[in-house]
Amino acid sequence: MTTKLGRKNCDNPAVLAWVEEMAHLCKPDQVFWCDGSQQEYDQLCEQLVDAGTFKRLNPEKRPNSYLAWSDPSDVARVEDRTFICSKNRDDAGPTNNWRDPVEMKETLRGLFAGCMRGRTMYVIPFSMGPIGSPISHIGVELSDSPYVAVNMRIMTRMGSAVWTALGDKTNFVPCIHSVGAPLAPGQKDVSWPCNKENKYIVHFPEERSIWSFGSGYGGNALLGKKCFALRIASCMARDEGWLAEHMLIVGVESPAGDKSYVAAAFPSACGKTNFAMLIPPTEFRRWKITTIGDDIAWLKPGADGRLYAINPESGYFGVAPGTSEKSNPNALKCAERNTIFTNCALTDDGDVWWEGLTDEPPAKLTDWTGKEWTPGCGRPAAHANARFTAPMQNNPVLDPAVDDPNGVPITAIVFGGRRATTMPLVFQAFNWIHGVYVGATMGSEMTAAAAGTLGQVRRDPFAMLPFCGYNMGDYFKHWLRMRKHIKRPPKIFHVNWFRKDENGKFLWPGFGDNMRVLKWIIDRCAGRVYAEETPLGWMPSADDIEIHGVEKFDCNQLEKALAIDVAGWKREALLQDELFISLHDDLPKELLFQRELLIARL
Ligand code: O2Y
Ligand code: MN
Repeated sequence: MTTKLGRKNCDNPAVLAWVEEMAHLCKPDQVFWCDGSQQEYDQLCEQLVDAGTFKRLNPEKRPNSYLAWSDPSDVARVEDRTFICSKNRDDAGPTNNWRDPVEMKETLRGLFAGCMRGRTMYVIPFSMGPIGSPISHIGVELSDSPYVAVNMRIMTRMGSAVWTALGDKTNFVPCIHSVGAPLAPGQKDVSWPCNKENKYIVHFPEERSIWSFGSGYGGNALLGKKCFALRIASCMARDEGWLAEHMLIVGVESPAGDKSYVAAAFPSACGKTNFAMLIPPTEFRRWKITTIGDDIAWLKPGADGRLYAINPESGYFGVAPGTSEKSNPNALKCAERNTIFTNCALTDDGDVWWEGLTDEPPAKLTDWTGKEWTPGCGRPAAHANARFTAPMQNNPVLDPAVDDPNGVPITAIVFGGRRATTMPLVFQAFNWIHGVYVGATMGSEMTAAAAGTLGQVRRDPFAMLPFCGYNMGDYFKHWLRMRKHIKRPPKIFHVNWFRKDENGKFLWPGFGDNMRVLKWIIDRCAGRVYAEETPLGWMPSADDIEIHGVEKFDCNQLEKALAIDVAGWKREALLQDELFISLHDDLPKELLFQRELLIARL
């Protein structure tokens, strides 16, 4: 039916009232209700090509794929412009930017007034997780960016079926987004509209709503991802007794056909996508690794006492630079077709390129800013945060249970970090509380420390520091509390692929060989392998990790990768003070006791 709200395909009264209120505030020229069809996607992409936002890539090389170049000021998530507006400042905690919700709403209403003039407001219904799953949740994003609409169709289950699942319920998360660049009558648009002065990524945890202004890029604008699936969902999870985590989920099938699922949290630059799509080495070719998710996991206790997980997303927003046939051939296959590339370089024959894709760069490119590029010109061809948005159906190792509404049972939770020193290749936490302490203290070493010397550690508890929608101390308490609701909890592990020797050389080959450590983890969970009790937790001896076939590697190197550096660990325990002091007011005492126990064991 066509009304002043356009030809709508939804009759949910709460949605209609909210869309009308937002249209009245933002004053778009028209309202377009997305149905999620292929035809609609193709039309919007065509429109983006006409507007100069998209370049259609060579269909022989990248069928049905496009390249967008953003404004140089709009290339990444803007953490300093990300706000948690709980009523009470303490509920946001010391690690979030807090603003009073009433004052922030006033600011936002001012910014959003008339912000969509000359543009179309797209109504984007989406489900985070399989439509109708008891673990999934519904959102509706209103955006004046057709780039956002087409990316949301890849990253979420988007379209009219969501309205059917919602019925006349009101429990959807309203997400309003504007690039913040209204057009005066006759004003010509730019290819990447955004607001260079004002950016606001704002969360209202109590009313479970999201307002985003000024950016069209990634997590700032695709509001299902970090804003909903992590910041708002972490608050829902706290209140409802589940977990919304920054974790990948992989399936591991043994040669005997036993299937286990593992969820893993890593800070950035630890090869998270590589692990989610790991290709086992030749000696492990009878093991199968499959992907449920590469970034976010929602985990709920099931009736049988286990923890069940879904990937709330349906696509990958993968980082391009460094992705190659060597580092992650499966990720390359994901981006072979039906993919939107952002801020990659363009080749002369209409394909994309980025640093690390090939050993030798092409002789000539157009870089992500539209300038001619030649090797050695001193500039990168692709932006360091260049991305591809690819549907998960492209993944050759997609797990068959990815749409299972019940989720998959999680056997092990793995935490990791990029640590040049101190952290051994793998250890298992003694129990849940110890595991929470391990997750709370994880992080990466910031500087290229002198070989063998402990550098500064940037703590990123549970890899959730920028993504927890409430007080981090309360988040730790929630994790501790969850043990009571999970009768058969997953075992918890810590891994480190990045330890270096005294000459600054990596001790562990990483990539596909991480399968060897994953096998030990799976065997531990099944009670199939003995482990040694150490001050850090349960650990394998060098004989327990199968290294047959690892190139230029010997048992001595593995022993170094597994060694416990007692002096380094004492320094590590001291360094944890910085994190604990910053969270002191709300830090659960259990974590302090865990540190005391560690020191005593050392
Ligand atoms: O929005 C961006 O700039 C990308 S950040 C990102 C993208 C995909 C998955 N994870 C992340 C992250 O920051 O953790
Ligand atoms: Mn992420």
